[in-house]
Amino acid sequence: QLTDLHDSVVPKVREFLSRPKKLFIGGQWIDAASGRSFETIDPATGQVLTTAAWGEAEDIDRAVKAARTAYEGEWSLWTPAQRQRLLFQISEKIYERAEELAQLEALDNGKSVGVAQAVDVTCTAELFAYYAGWATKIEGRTIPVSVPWAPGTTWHAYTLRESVGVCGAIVPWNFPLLMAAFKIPAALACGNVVVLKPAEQTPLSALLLAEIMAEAGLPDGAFNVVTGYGDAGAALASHMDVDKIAFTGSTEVGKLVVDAAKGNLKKVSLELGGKSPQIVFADADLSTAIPGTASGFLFNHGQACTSGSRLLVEDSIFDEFTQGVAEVAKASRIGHGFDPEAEVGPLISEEQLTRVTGYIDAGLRDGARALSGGGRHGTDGFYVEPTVLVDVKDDFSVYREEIFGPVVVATPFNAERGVITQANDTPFGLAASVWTQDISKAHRTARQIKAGSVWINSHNAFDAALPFGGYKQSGWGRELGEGAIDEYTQTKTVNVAL
Ligand code: TXE
Repeated sequence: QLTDLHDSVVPKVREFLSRPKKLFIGGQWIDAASGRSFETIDPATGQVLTTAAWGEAEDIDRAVKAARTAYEGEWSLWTPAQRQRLLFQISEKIYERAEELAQLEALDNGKSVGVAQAVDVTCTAELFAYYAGWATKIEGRTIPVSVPWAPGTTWHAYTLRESVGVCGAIVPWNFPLLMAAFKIPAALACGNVVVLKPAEQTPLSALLLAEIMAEAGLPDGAFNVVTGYGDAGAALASHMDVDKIAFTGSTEVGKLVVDAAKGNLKKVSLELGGKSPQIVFADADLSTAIPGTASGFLFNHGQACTSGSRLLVEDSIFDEFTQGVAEVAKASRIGHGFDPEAEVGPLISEEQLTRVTGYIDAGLRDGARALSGGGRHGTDGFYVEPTVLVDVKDDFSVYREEIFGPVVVATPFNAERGVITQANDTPFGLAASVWTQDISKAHRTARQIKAGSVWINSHNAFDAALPFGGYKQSGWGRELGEGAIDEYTQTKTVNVAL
């Protein structure tokens, strides 16, 4: 259901939306075993956008079988150079179809088309290119050894880096395409095969990606997509013939994935929630720190696992700084993804709207004060006003829990040592940023923060080459960079008595 908001939607996307969406299994487009489909909603209007096939456990099983057949069949014969070429070709095709992918992402998720193209689609294409490069550079080592109880024997010992096998990927709705791309190219580069379960709120871009990958020459079964709900994710996580599961989503479901994976002790990597601090020292350059920290919590309307949702500001500049951030928040234009001027879009669903406004209400009831925002925006679509909360205590739910909306809590600090304790006082440890012009203080603080990524004078600066993942309850393992190669390979030791 496209409205006049969507005049600029290109014919190819209109055509994509109008045709029946199926599961992509073994290189074929097939209906769900049940024959059922589910609706996906446009968060800017609250209207049904289109439907997708409702995959369940039986469909996951079909996809895993197809993946296994590919893994032990044609795909196993592909050389690293062939995998490299395929991944480069997919990257090129993603660039060619960037507008389609960005529009589809904006329609299904609510984010701005411009941001979707510049961030989600570009980073996806770059990830395929980055891991294309890796495919031919995954090497073992030769290791000098002397076995103590075999004096006089000469040994030739070496390691092989081998693929893991059938990899499941379960992704959320905040960056539907990009979170899939955090997993698929690294897995394929290492010689694995993949079954992807996209989020039920945003099933569409994964299907277009599958179409693009097939056109680029993907062998049947090497990549499969089963759209559906959490039960399909659970079936993938517990499947006895899946060798590894990579999950991005809530910490709560991450723990369920760990339990589900126990049956065959499959390998698990998790990228979970966060409550990331942005630490602003009094000597920061305020002209960059104010807009920078504002964008640190407003990016993707706060629906980012790395959202800088706790602003810790040195007390001598606290009032001036938080007022400045509140001014940026108030000036941010709220609007749908096809409005080129819009900076803050709708949340993904009515459920998230209720959840986020529920947090704000609880914070205000507890005694917090809103310097900007404080509730829902409008009555159509799932918009929330960019909200800056002060007078927040460290036991308020708004301070402790992941809100996942355009909301920041600001608290003052008065000493470098104290702010480290404050920053680390969270069960999460995904990211942090430090804003200061003092280079020693910046590096000193970075070392003491218990988080997987620390940015200095910036927030949310990613690159395909930079390892990404969480400390504490923010996750297990690393995606991106060389870290992902470790996740998607296993080491075999060979020791030869010469
Ligand atoms: O996430 P879920 P939800 C956080 C954020 C948000 C909250 C709830 O705080 O407000 O989680 O969002 C699949 N076994 N994050 O409920 O349920 C599900 O179908 C296997 C942070 O949407 O974790 C989807 O594909 N899979 C996060 C995926 O898990 C299951 C991004 C994520 O959904 C499953 C998203 C099960 N039992 C939410 N149940 C981040 N770190 O970026 C559901 N799923």
